[in-house]
Amino acid sequence: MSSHTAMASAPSIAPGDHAEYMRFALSLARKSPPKPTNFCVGAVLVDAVNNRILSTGYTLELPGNTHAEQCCFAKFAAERDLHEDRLGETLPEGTVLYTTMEPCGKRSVGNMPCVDRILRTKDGPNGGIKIVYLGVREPETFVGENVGRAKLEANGILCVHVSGFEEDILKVATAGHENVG
Ligand code: HJL
Ligand code: ZN
Repeated sequence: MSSHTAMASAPSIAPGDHAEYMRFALSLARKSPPKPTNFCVGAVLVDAVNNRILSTGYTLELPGNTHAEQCCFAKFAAERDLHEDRLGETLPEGTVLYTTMEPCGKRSVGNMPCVDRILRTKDGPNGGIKIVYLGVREPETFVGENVGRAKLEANGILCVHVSGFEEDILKVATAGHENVG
């Protein structure tokens, strides 16, 4: 096993402490550069069986118009010399995702929605991402009605709302938006 950058800077969180994992995701969201046309989001990929952080990501962390979940996945795959579309092959059993905002079901042209990135991990030997813990629903600012959660659930991914962080999450997410106070 090589050392992984995401783990090196990760806090120690008790198994199943969803609030603490969400707090960690929020700390990642704060690193995202504010942009008026998207949300600043943070994401953490966790091996829930061994309580191990597999990867982290935040919006615009990687070059291009990248989402938090996308960065989280791409970094994990890249550390294993794989393209992100092969992420599912490398995920351990019981992999779960924490994200401050419901994964996107719709994106601007040319980008795969994060819901589809999550769903394609199901083809992996261990069944990919099983549970998504989310801090807030996506506001309807950009996409109108958001179908992210519904699409995940329709495809057998359990979605769990971790409550208590809504206000902070939305404040961080909308940094750089003109019309939000
Ligand atoms: C989530 C992110 C992020 C969003 N949502 N879950 N993680 N930025 O990292 C959702 C928002 C889209 C806009 C613009 N934001 O980002 O709906 O240009 O950012 O594809 O709809 O779409 P693009
Ligand atoms: Zn997305």
